Amino acid sequence: MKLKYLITLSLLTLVIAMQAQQPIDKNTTKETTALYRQLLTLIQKKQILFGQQDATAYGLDWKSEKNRSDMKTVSGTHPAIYGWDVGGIEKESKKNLDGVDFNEMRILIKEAYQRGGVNTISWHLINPVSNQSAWDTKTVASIDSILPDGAYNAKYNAFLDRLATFLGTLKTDDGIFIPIIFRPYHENTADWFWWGSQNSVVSYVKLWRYTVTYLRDTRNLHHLLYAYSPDKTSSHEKYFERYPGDDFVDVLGHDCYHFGGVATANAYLTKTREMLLYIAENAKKRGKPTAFTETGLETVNQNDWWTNVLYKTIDNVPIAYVLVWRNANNRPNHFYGPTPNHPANQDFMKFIGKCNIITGNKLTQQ
Ligand code: BMA
Repeated sequence: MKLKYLITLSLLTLVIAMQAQQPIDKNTTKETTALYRQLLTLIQKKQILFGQQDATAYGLDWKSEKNRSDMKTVSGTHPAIYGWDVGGIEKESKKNLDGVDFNEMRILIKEAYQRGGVNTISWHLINPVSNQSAWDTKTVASIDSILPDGAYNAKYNAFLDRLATFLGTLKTDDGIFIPIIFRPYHENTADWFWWGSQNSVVSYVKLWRYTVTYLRDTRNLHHLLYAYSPDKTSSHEKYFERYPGDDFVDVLGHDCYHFGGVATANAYLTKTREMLLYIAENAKKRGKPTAFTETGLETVNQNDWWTNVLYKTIDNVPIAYVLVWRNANNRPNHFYGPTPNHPANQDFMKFIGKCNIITGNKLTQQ
């Protein structure tokens, strides 16, 4: 009797634990659930995937070359996580806002997945009211006017339809949907995007929930995990002020850049580490993974930045991945990853040599 009771109890605990490890979408694909659990496992094992935005699309002095990334040229391996941006898809552009052809992006996402890599997508969509860029904050009341009953709701739905159509084409040759960590409306605690802190909390939360519900229920997409990524905030509470709720967020992210090099390294390190620990503690209570969704030091003008700043910021912090921003190929001083002949490359090699930093090669060895 006692044994039977114990077995039932452990089975029940197991079922509850498994349920807690489910993405918010109850109809999620099995590959997407597997990715979600992979993120939680990485955290448990204190391992961190390293990645970069647009890594295989272009680099400092090249574009669209098969199987190339600046990171691979420098270190012999691609990243473990690949960031992409679909800004432009909403207006039916052929290329995204940084010149990446969407047909090529689709192929690169598939190749990343085939290498065992993880794909995450952000969306710098235009302001639907003004048709200006994501950085157009002059047009007020953007959010309310695109929600139901707003004058621009049909237009926003059309934006979402174009986005959904693209996301729906991200499949393997066998027709399996490639799991995507979708990270819309990021840096919402800052005021530089039209969806930023100048909007009311209520409007932001409505926008987020509307977007998730539309993609999941109206468009039937079930290969997305949703990442929420505020920028640095003036207090811990601010992080959760605009939080859309546990039923609408899978990954608790954070974006925070290091500006200024050596002089500000310590402040960046201390504050960011502290914030990530705070987020991770709260994510754990919710049974969700945490990630450092965007960071970097532009031009990496500190030769020990990788080990003495970035590594010290994230080592032993329960985050599933860290993503540095892009190596632009038309703006010489706009790069955040390793680049050939850069004085910080030796340090980068040490960084990716750390046993808890996971690159593309290490993924396939696991
Ligand atoms: C910014 C810059 C821009 C770019 C945008 C979206 O941080 O890199 O050049 O257009 O991200 O990727």
